[in-house]
Amino acid sequence: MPPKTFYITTPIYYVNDVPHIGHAYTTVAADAVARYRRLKGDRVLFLTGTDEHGQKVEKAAEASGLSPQEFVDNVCRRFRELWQQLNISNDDFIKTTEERHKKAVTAIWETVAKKGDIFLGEYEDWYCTSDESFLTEIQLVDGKCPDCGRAVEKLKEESYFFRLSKYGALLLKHIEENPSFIQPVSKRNEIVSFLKEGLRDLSVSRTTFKWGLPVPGDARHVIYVWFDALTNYLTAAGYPDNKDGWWPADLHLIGKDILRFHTVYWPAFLLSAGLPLPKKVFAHGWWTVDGNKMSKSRGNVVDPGALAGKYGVDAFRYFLLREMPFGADGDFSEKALISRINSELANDLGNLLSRSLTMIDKYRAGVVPPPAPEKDRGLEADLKSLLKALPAEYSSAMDGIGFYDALQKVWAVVREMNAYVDKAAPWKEKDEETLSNVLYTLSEGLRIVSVYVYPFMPDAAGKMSASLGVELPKSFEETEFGKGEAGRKTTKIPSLFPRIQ
Ligand code: ME8
Repeated sequence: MPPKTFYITTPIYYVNDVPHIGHAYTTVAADAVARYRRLKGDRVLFLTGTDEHGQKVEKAAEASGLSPQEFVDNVCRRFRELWQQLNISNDDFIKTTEERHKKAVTAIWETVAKKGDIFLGEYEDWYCTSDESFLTEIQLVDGKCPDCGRAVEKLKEESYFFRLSKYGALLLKHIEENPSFIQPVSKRNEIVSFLKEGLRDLSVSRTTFKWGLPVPGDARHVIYVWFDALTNYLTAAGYPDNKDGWWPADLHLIGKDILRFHTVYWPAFLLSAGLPLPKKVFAHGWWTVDGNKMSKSRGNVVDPGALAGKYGVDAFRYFLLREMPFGADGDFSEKALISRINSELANDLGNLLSRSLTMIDKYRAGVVPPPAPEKDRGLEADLKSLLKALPAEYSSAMDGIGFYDALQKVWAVVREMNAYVDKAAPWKEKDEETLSNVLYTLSEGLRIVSVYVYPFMPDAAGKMSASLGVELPKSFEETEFGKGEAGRKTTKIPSLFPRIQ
């Protein structure tokens, strides 16, 4: 049987600004899913990229004195460098100024237009440039954007419209028939209520600025940046040439602020174009910083590159996915990060590895001894049954995008292994075979744990396996107890996660 394919995406990020923790959050999460899927044996397409058109980017370029293309290329480089630093394993990186993307957007526009779903009219209402979203008078809060709180501008211009109103009922039906289409459930409910209020047709072109793709057949108009941006997911899937490409996506990971774009507009465009809908859209929560909203004006924007440089890439990745359940909001503070590093990474995992390696070194000259299952006691049996239960628990958490739960399960095993060392007390063991069996059990437990840790902390997983004398994990098939061969040379390594004072 050919391997299952899995197509996962992050939002493409606006290049009006440099990357912050919100960008890193979605991208690290997507990376964990992609690595998890590859370990399961799936063929994965993991896409990220940059959203380079629109009025907001045009204004930022103007302010910088560069041409829009130079400006977007510069900021795009910052994103690429960050992903490299954070060990992101994306298979493709899309820039919406690329030729392949222009081709895809033009093709979907023409298909939708041919269907009769695009018409020329006049737009007269409000626009939030920061969110690049159209708003009605009643949506405004104190005259400002209800989502980001920034000032909005009144627009009155000729515009092409997409017949969004035609698709409300179909979308509701799709959501009802596919309960996992929008996750988490609270977000699905939000969209269901929104759809039940009825949909207005959507303005999908602008005439008052230039930085975008031209409407096919009417170059006075620039295509609305969200129509352009959402199509990136199709572009990278090979649309329109490659009919058997990667589409539909298995998972769009997004932040909660862009839910409506991904679960109302995007599926409506796809329905109109006669294309299948993505299988799942999962919206994560937002980070506050030391209890405050993160914003440039507050000057508290968290720089992911600086944090990863200071505390380590793996520690930062771990923290992001361990601090709160994906889907919930959470608070970022360096104090919380340090506390997780010291307790869970240094004390629990790092310590377990180093004490195990030290004992294998001391009692067996750094060679993994053969197991002696006949020497198993209640201690070993308990630990083995925990390890045996882990694959199903971990997979079920990861399949539901439950990083927090998955890590909790792994750490329950790590803690149990530390307790096992204390109970087994190898330093007191007089029976050589029992001692060998304990040391083998530890090396196996650690080898297995390294596979589960890998999607979150690929570098640490690599160091763990190297120190245990095995290769970097390639598949979950390697997580069976006993698959690790005796006789391997182990190597003591510097502390995996040094304690932070
Ligand atoms: O929205 N905590 O781009 P963007 C967590 N170009 N996540 C946060 C956050 C925070 N404090 N602040 C922002 C766009 N985010 C569009 C996407 S996709 C076809 C087009 C998240 O650069 C936010 O939820 O504004 C969003 O998912 C991403 O970072 C920012 O995207």
